[in-house]
Amino acid sequence: MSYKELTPEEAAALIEHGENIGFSGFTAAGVPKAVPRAIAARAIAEHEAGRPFKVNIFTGASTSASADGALAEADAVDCRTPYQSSPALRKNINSGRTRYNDMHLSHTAMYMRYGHIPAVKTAIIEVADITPEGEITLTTGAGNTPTYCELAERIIVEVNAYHPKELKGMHDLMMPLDPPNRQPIPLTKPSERVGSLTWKIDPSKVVGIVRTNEPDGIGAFKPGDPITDKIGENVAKFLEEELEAGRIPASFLPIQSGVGNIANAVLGALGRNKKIPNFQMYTEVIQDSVITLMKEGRCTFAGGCSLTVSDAMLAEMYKDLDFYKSKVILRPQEISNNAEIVRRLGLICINTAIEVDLFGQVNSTHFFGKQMMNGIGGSGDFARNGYLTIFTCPSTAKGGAISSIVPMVSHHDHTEHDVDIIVTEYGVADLRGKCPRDRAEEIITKCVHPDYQEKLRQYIALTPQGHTPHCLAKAFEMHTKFQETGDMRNADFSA
Ligand code: 0RQ
Repeated sequence: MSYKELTPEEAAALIEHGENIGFSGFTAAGVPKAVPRAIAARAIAEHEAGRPFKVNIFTGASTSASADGALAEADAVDCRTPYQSSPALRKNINSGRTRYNDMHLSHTAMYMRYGHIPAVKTAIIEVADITPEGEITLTTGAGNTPTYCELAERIIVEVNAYHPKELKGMHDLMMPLDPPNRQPIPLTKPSERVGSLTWKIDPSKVVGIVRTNEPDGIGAFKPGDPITDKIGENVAKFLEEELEAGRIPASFLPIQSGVGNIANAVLGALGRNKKIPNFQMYTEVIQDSVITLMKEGRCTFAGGCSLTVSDAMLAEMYKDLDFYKSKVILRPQEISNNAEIVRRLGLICINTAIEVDLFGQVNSTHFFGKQMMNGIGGSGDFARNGYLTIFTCPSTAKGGAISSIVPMVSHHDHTEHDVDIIVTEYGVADLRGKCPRDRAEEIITKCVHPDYQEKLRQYIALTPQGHTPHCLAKAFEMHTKFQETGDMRNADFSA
């Protein structure tokens, strides 16, 4: 069948106020670009004409300035699921203009199929290619695209000529059956394939195609600083010691690594530590540092959900696409982050915390209990099921006025039951097998900034009895003192 060609504006004109829309992609990788921008422009025009216009956006993860950024600036997002990292959208979420459902990224597609969350009416997807029969080759992010296309009543397709059709072969696409018919996902290595290279959509649902030629627009990461570099070295040294102690098999285990500058520093340090053998990754986001390790031969394979690499790195990869097609597989997030596979492969999971408490609870999402930063993303999918679950963070923030280690986290994302290891620039706290009091001492000694060590010991001393030595009246003393005085060092734990 031949598809109707649409301009972005014609495509945007099809969207109604209040509609549920699913975007392809994961992070900025593979997210549609022209149509979301046109929907944002339409929202501005509607608002100027005095008419309400907001839509509900379901994605893979965070998106880009053309999608979340433009839509949030136009105040065009009513509900948003499951993850974001856009400054404009964050502002709308925290001011109550946008209702945000922060959820585990492996859950979104299946929960939508189960009916736990509303289904999308329109899928807006980016592809490298579409055949008349509806066979699509995705671009750099797999996200939730199979499910969104399956459930949507109609599909708008951006065919992005920036990405070669020869990307066919980099994806491994499948949609698990749902209970009671669910079957094991037979993946036993990151490099195995269980799905198809392309996804078949119903061509009669395609209301039009929009032609684009635009990169994902991902910039290079900042180079590491002394603190992130030290955190990276501490993680690498710890894994080296685990290997020597025989607690990690000699052939090593696949790595999952979160996003951001600390994750980049950790991967860089793993690459440099030659006592760690060459390794594979089974992760969510494949970022520049992974490709650098691949070029050096340190990372021998990476399975993930998106190729979130800088435009410069992607251009380099496209010049040697056959090599990278033999080294990279992109899967939908319900497979890349799947609990069954994370546990079977025995992943070493390394993610970043905003705040950690003395007993090993981790906050990855909120500032001071109420301000949303990004969301839990895939960190919970991996942390709960990993072979070894590591959280990293600098010991302090805001020039030392905030300690990342506090008596009680102001928001819980990962509980003490899921967290094995905490790493700051000062060292590595090993929480495995320890009771709460021993965990607290381990964290204070190994990870806490010297300015806060004595204070946190005083906090523990307030409660000589009880399994977990919390003093509810003082649990948020450090947070409240920061809010009152601008410095957590003013917290008073004297009895
Ligand atoms: O703010 O720069 O204004 O000073 O928090 O900043 O640089 O964005 O930090 O890139 O390392 O991201 C947890 C957010 C870390 C991320 C988080 C302030 C601090 C600074 C942090 P300033 P950056 P990073 C799978 C993995 C959840 C999702 C996840 C994340 C800013 O890693 O979103 O893991 N994780 N996904 O000053 C107040 C504190 C603070 C604080 C730091 N205790 N209180 N402010 N800051 N600690 C991948 C995906 O799911 C896609």
